[in-house]
Amino acid sequence: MTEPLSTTLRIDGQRLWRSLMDLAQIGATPKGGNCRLALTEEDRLGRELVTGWLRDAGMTLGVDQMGNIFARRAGRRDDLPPVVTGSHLDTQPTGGRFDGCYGVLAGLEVIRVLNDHGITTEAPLEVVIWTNEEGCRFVPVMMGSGVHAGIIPLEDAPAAKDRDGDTVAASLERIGYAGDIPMGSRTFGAYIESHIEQGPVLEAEGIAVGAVTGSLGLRWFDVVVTGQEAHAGPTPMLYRRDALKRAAELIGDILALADPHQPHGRVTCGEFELYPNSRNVIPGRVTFSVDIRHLESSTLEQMEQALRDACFRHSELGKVTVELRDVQRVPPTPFDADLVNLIRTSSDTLGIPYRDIETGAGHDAVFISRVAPTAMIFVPCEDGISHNESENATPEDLEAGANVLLHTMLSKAGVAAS
Ligand code: HGY
Ligand code: MN
Ligand code: MN
Repeated sequence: MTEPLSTTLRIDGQRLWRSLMDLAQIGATPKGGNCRLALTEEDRLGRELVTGWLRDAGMTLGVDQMGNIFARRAGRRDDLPPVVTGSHLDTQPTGGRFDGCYGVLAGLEVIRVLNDHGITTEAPLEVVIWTNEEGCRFVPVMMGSGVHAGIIPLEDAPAAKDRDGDTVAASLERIGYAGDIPMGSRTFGAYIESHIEQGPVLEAEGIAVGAVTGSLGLRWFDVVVTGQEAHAGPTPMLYRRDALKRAAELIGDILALADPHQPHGRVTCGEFELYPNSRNVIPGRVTFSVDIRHLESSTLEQMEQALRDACFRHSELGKVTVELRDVQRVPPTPFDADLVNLIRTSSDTLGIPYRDIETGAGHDAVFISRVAPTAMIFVPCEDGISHNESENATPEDLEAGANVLLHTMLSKAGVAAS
């Protein structure tokens, strides 16, 4: 008896790679990366290219109020909730060609290969492109999926401003993605997101696929150190209220606060602003970001307390004030055990080595897990590097992950008898 086509089915790895490289032409940066900041002209061009491909694949498209794009392929039983995949197309300023894009285009490749073979699924399938996953131009992070999941209020998100005062709402209108689908009205039967690991584990162990069991929690803060601007020449060192000197000492303490909580403790001060930022003025104000992460909430609490204690200690030294502002909190999030198991089974069926892994990065899947059974498929990236123009992955690993996605989605959606 020949095996049913759906079990022997494989994606077209070369077509997937070509689509990734074609998309990477948009917002290409000098060192081979991508810069398509959320809701900019580059993001619009990326969206236009990919939505064109989704339409060419016969999908019907809808856009919600936050610019999230839902592409749908009908199932035989269109009344069933869809099995959904997807990710994001926006990037970091020095982003790579795979972060987010892989999850969207692996989903497109699943649709393309089903079309090639005339396979209809029982349940409908959807590919989603989430708005502003990266949270670098507009905060909060994972914004589109967060509003969809009811975690980020719809009243707040459109008013979020970038450094130039441009709002999410104005940007959505400008690029033509202020949609009319009410937020959260699209329900999912399951959501599976494919993504590069953005860390070193899979590559170091020579394993092609990660069955992602859950995510680290993250907490974002801003710290504002305020002293007094003064002249860099005539002001004796003892007279100074130098905000930068104190911020530098404070940052030293902050960057050490994850050390007692290894291996999962993480801390980063990635964004930095000096005022007035003039070489012969003693800085009067320094604003910088703090990103702390851990797998356990109790340890995140300890890390946050250490941050608060450090800020208090440095403010007690006098001459400057130190203000700590809450920006965003995402708790450690487990993924759906049955769906994770389906990813393991699909990998086994395909003979693809896999291992369980948790994600240190936040993803749209973290928020979607609040409203639908959710899991992720990871593939290795070179040296574990991401959020860097040199981000790289092999066509073979990307193909393996997309095949696991294909079979996981088919298992979930069912294949209609032809
Ligand atoms: O911050 C993150 O972990 C993700 O890249 N947005
Ligand atoms: Mn991402
Ligand atoms: Mn990212």
